[in-house]
Amino acid sequence: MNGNAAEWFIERHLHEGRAEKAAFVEAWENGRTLTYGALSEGSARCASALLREGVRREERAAMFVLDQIEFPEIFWGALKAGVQPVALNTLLATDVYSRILEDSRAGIAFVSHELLDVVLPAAQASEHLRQIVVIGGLAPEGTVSYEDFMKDTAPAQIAECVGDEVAFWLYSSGSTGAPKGVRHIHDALRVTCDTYGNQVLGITENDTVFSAAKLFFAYGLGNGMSFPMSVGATAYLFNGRPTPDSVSDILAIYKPTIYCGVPTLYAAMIQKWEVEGAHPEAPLRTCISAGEALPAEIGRKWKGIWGVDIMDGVGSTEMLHIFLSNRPGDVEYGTSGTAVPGYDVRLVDDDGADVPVGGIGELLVRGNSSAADYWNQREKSRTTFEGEWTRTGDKYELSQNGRYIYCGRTDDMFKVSGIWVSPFEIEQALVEHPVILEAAVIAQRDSENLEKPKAFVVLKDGKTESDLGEVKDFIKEKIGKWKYPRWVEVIDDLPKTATGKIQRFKLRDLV
Ligand code: 3SK
Repeated sequence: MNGNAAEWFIERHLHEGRAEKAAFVEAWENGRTLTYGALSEGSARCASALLREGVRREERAAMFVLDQIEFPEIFWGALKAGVQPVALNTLLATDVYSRILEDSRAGIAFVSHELLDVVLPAAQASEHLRQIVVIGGLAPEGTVSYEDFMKDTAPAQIAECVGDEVAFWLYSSGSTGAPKGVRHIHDALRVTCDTYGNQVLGITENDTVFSAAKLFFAYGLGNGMSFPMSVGATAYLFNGRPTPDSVSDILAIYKPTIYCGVPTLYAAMIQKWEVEGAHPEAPLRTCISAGEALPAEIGRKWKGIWGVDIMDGVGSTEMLHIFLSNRPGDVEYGTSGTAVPGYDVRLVDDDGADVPVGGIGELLVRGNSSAADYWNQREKSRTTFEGEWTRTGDKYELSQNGRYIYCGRTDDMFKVSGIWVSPFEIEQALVEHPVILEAAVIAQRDSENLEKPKAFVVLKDGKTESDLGEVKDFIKEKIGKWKYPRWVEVIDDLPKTATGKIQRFKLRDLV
């Protein structure tokens, strides 16, 4: 049995009569549709073109590709050839791309033409890249267009692989550091579908899915590609910026049954609809959130508007998708729920001892979708992938009723008067204030050189600092006297990673 994931994710649909069914639909005017049959053929031709161009098995193919139908065609084409696609964040800067191209030593790059200005200087300077393939628009000198690359190719055979073989890479920027190449095996894709996709999301062939999180992000790759493909469903792809306006339009026009968002966008959409007094109509049956913990207030408001819960969950690039989650019909806002079937989690203290119920510890997870390693980073690999267990770097508390409550990144927690304070708990309380849209909390030293919480807040449209009123009293009443922010600073935007995680270290640098 060939362990190449392309067999199960693509070819199976042809045997099960879905060749004509839409696998991907571009959610914009004149957007194209890619059927399962066309995906099978297009990816096999892409595999053939890669081999023709001398890209070797296990070599890397860098993908600077927006969410458009070429993304699945190239991703699966590479897998079919035994080449490893590296799906890259399309929002990074030239310097970061240079570092990634150097680190991954990709021999070929696929670039959506919209990204050429930022990618091309890095691609042209790379000593490893032998070919740059441009998708759409005009291919500049020294590059080749995707049409020409694909021209006159006959479909290739699917490379024989074992399930344990590295299939693709993602780069994790983390909330603090330099990008790390996270290498995933073929079997991991299937594992996330059998666990979260099937047993929590409950995705079926009749679903239509829209993920505001992009395909380069592990969360988006599952939501918008592997989960729908695992059951023969249809995914909508959007190549633009997911804003409250663009996502509202997609919900109204394409009417997905599953929507996958991130907290910031959920908050901004709710704010938009509150101001407008109306929201789009869509037959949503499930909504999910990840990337950062969902403030309880946002979940409750969303449920009030749609009658559908947001299932908040936690995943990581290293585990490929969500391993801790709320469940349909069993959502407790303000918590990340319980372990997804197929995963075990535990909380440990600084000495590695298990933390009892009610205590706070670092979350460790065990499951078959964990990454093989970080490419060329032995020390980091050894301290993250500890045997069967993967360290998440997140601090959690286990409640009396068995739910996990997010407290912050291990390096974001601090003590006030000797008691651990979770920045996230204060942030949650802050966003319940009527004029605050988003908040981030860090520790700052007071005049006695003791650490106290400081809040940075983004206000809702049209609100000013004077609308904040007695915000400190508001927090004292909600979560306890010692936890209130001693300083509250209004800023325009919070620094975040491309996947929506607050970069508190940047705020710390500011103070
Ligand atoms: O950040 C998360 O919660 C997440 C979820 C699924 C896949 C990847 C990530 C980083």
